[in-house]
Amino acid sequence: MGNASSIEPTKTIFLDIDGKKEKIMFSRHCGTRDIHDLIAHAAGVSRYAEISLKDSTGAFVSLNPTMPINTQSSPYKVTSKEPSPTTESSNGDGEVFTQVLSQVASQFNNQFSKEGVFKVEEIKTDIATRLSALERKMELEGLKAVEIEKCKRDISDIKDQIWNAQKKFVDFNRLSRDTHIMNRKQTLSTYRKYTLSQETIEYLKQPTFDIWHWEPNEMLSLLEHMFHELGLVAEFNINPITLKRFFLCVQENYRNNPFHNFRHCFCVTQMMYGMIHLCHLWEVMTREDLGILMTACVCHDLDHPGYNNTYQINARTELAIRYNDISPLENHHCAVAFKILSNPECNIFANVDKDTFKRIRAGITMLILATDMARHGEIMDNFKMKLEPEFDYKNKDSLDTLKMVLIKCCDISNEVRPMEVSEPWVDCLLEEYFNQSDREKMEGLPVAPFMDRDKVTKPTAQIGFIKFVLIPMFETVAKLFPVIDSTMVEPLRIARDRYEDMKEKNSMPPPPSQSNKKKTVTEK
Ligand code: LUO
Ligand code: ZN
Repeated sequence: MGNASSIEPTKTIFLDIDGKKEKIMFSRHCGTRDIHDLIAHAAGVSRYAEISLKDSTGAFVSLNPTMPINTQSSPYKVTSKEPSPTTESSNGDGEVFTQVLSQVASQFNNQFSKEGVFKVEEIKTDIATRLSALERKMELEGLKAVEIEKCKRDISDIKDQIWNAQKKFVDFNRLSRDTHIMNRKQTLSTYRKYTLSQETIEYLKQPTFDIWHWEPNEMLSLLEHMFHELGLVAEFNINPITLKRFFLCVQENYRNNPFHNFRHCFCVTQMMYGMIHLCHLWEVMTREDLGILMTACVCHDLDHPGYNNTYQINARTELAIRYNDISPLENHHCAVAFKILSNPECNIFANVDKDTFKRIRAGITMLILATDMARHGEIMDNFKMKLEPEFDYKNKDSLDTLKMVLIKCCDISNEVRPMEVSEPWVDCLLEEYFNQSDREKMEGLPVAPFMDRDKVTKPTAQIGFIKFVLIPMFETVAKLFPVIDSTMVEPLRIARDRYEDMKEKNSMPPPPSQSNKKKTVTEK
């Protein structure tokens, strides 16, 4: 477990390119595209080449700002492939898509029939790489509108296939009766044990905790520690091995989105853990309540597709249809959570009685559904009413509203953290938003201004959000827990002022000497 006190300005990744050792470094302001181009440059291929990375176990490594760091002794193996000549020589019509899609479809079948098991992650990574190469090709070749229409339908079909494959993956895993978790990148035995330093254990309770410093397995161990330290393992009589399997399965069911990924899940859960300690919540609610809060945080964005409810509803996706446009994403996150808990190997509530499970299920569902920001005003108005004339912790409705506001606070709390920790999240969020608005433009759907890469900047994305959403919400909670003022509201005011200064500076022309090009460095 690393020393958590340092915060590096850049990320270093070690590569093996045809046996040659390379190293790349990139700042947190680099997006997936920048990192892709950096590796392409290091590999001596064009920026349009398909690039995939594999770690020492042969697992594909996702290529994005939050990719796990490695060491010189375990470089990621780089494979690259220029867009194939057949697609170059094609007469630019839809056949290129049919070729790739039929390849992909047959790969799906082979994979399933041959091994009887979905290696969904490998297929997903492979198809995602091919799709982005093909989408880039669309840009390059300027395919005719009619092909683009057909291609777009094909792309959304194949993406639905990925989603269905992944759903089968969860279903399949549920059906498995094996002691180890089927088809995992890692099984429990390879899931390294970490001993946490006393410094890390204390630091973990702080909103200043640097969430970027930890690899996926370390985050799993930190989650386990939180559940043990809060007394939840004792309270629910959880088998510690089941707890590990639960967290592993949760991690596998978060997608590699730029923002809504497993690290976001960890962030939200760690912030909840911090608020529980900061506000001594065990004095005003039961351990069962704390378990509901923490488990809801862990599960609150499960299988997020990277496109928000507005997209789901406007594009009339399967989720929107299934949930009648009513918080489709949040309903889905909750359904996946209980799909995982329905697997005896992962059910951390296997040893509680029926009535307790009923309360837990209702509580977790209520909290996950409360994270739909479309309900922000409704929930906050309700909470403010419960504060007058005095908040009654013994009243179930009041306590439920407080719990909903707490998970909302944690879900959107990035700006409470130190600037070095919070700012990279804005890059991740905007990358995810730009993916969505690019797709909405391609599909002729409405585009929200705060998602439009031609309209939004980091300051404009954050100033309004901090001033009109975050500060009012945390100030309201501080009426119950005054300690929040100095530890959470004050950092929000500092962040607001910083973004207002940044906006001020952005609107001034840069002095002639300075080039404000993004700095990226390739070190041999
Ligand atoms: C608020 C929200 C909704 C969906 C996805 C992410 C977010 N988060 C954020 N949005 N979560 C954290 C942050 C953050 O730090 N900044 C923003 N900024 C902008 C883009 C924003 O204002 N988003 C926003 C605001 C309100 C809303 O519904 C009322 C939905 C999105
Ligand atoms: Zn979230």
